[in-house]
Amino acid sequence: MPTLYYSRNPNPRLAVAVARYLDAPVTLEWAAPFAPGQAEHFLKLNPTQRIPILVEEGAEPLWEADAIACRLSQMVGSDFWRQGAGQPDMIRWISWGKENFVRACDMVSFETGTKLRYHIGPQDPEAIAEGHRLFHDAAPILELHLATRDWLTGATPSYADFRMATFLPWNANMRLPLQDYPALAAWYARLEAIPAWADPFQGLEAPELPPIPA
Ligand SMILES: N[C@@H](CCC(=O)N[C@@H](CS)C(=O)NCC(=O)O)C(=O)O
Repeated sequence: MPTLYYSRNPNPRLAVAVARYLDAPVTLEWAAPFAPGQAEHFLKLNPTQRIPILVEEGAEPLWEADAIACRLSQMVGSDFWRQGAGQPDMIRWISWGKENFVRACDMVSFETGTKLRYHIGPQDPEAIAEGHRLFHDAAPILELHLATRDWLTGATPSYADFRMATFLPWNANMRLPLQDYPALAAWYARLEAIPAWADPFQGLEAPELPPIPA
């Protein structure tokens, strides 16, 4: 069975959520590629040393959550990674999201979470402010789009919805004002009602992330 290496960090969380949502036939293996002694193994699988990584017999290791989501969807024959006419629309939202909404959330998440958890320098208030500015640029686009539909593309959740929401599970900490955008907030509430999104790690032995110091 293919192995999906993951942790509780945002991109691996996204990949695990996809695997669980699709009930993909993979073994989920917790990993800490930046822990002492791990670099040699993980650099062979991914030159960026990051996770998620999908290792499948007879194939090159696959890294990047988006590529892994595509492969998992392919493995189970799901339209979660849209096929046919819906595919360009889904890719539009993934592409725009990563440059805009997801990027804004990533900036704030890095400053308010990752930096503090892993002791990689003081918070940069300018970067947090810039993240908020980008959030308020991007959120109205989603607000308008989601005012008339439940999901970003089509009538059911697709990978674009999961990717757009990559960092939102940490919003209690990021404090981005989702509530200023009711259709966006309602969309995220719909995602949170999906068990595989709400708690992708249920039943897995996955150590918690290092705490954010008070
Ligand atoms: N662009 C990559 C980003 C991968 C990435 O940044 N992974 C981080 C977590 S978000 C990582 O490997 N961190 C080490 C860890 O989780 O132990 C993707 O979409 O998969």
